[in-house]
Amino acid sequence: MKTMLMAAAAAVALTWAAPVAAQAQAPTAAEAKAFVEAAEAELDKVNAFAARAAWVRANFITEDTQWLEAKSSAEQNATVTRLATEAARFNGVAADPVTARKLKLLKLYLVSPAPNRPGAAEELAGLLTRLDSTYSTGKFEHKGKPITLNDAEDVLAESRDPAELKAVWEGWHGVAKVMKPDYARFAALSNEGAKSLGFKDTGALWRSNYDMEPDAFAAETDRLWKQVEPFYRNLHCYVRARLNDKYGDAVQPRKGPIRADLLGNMWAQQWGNIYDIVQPKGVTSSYSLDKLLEAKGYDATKMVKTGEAFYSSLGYSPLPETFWERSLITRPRDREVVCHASAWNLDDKDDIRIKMCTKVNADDFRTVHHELGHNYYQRAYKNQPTLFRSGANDGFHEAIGDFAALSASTPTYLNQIGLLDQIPGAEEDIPFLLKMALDKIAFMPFGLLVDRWRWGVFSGETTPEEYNADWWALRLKYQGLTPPGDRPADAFDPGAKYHVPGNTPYTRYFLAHIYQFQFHRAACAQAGWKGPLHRCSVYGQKAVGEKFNRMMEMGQSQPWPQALAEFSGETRTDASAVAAYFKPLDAWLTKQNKGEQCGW
Ligand code: X8Z
Ligand code: ZN
Repeated sequence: MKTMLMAAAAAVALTWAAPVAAQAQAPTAAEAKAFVEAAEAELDKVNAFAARAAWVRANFITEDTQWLEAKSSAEQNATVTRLATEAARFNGVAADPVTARKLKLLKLYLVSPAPNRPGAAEELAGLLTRLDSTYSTGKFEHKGKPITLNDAEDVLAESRDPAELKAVWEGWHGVAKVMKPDYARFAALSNEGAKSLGFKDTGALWRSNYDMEPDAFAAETDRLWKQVEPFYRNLHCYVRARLNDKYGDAVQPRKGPIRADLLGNMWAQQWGNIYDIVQPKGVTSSYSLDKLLEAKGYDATKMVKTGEAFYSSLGYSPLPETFWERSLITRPRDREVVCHASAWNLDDKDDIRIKMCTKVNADDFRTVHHELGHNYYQRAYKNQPTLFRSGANDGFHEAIGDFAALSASTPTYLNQIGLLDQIPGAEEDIPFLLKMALDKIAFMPFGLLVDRWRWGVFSGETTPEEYNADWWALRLKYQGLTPPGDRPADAFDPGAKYHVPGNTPYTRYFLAHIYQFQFHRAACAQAGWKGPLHRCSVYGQKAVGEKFNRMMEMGQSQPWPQALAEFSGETRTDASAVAAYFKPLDAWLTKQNKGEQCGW
């Protein structure tokens, strides 16, 4: 996701090459304000160019577009790093609150600042472009044919042959091993850059973007995980037993960790695709969203139009014509692209677009709502100054669309839009909640551990020799998973997950999986909903949309608790909304697990 703005910036850099005599005096609050405003204009300028180069490379991966993107990204990185370094000049100046916040955000602007020495920004940008392109163009042989990640994901979702699952899982993970040296070098450079801006390492920089001290934020994620962990363990126990029923002890023992390739998803991060294996005995679900979409002849465009209509029902203006002209919504046949879904704003105004290789299935039905959530957020905060044009925190950015998808996943809504003929009664609550938990609850430990691993890499606790072992130690600790077989000595399994080579922080998704339920609970209360939370849909609730938009318009102008309070009245991240949503299922799972030896 990129947020960029076009604005004129004239010779801003020169402003702070101030004469030596002037620098000797302590800078004033007025100078601080002038500095950030000039810096914002300069950011707009470098961003406008870098965004276009990045868009073109992601839509057309060649040697040349990689070269162009790396060059523009290096320029952008060097510029922002210089501005962030210059900002330190105003440390201790009693700037006005807006300027003070902008100075702080400027230092946090880059995910990976480059070291300030000749060639370093170019090297860092080159590594990142190559890592992302290697991931996106990765292929391996299956049944005598080269296959892509998209094909492999279909096999993981649909095949019930453990040998095939293992082969495809191992095939894709093999693609990542060439990334290891690049990743190790990247981590060293990124750390050097973060340190020069005053952070302990890149992980500390990432943890500093939540309006609290980095250590306090780490502790906050521990606290939240403790809130949801018992529920995850309950789900793990139930799913493991059903996999054991289906595959037998030789494939999936009834005790210990679950084999990672049996859960319907390449990273075992969402398990909804194995609903058929784990569905409750005696209560059948009367519909499958996968089948409904297919039966009603949905295509990629219809999926996106349906997503747009949901937001329109909340009062959001339609997507601009340019969205439809410029977005990429299906995988092109004849060129290499980054298929991992993303949402962009190319001019920080109305040039919003998505880029995804949409498949007509339930996963992508939700992903469409997710990506559009980014676009509507970007458009809502477009009138904020450059440094506030971002989510209240990155978890908010990820939660907007997921919040929409919670309503859009209800049978009531699917019925309203003509996808589902009959709304099932309360007897289908458990099947429905189980499906939701397979995606939402199963995700939480994964959402946490990706950055637990990277925090360790950046702090030096995890050395390159330990990359893979430490990854699997975390997969075991948090998710209770094990690989389908021994991993080769040169494996680099974290690289098989997009956000590692894509250098996108991941704790945001863990947070989003909590915020979206807080938003949902607040929205349903505002709509006067009295029934169970999982049956609530806010489709068509314009007053809810208006209030939600007020939070969205704030962007990052205030600390995130204020944005949360604006919509929900709450000021803390709180998984009690998750518990409330899934309450009936948790009790049901506990009953099913009687006699099982839960845990691993
Ligand atoms: O990466 C994404 C989005 C783009 S921001 C498609 N997600 C995470 C993932 O796929 O791993 C959404 C859910 C988690
Ligand atoms: Zn996202």
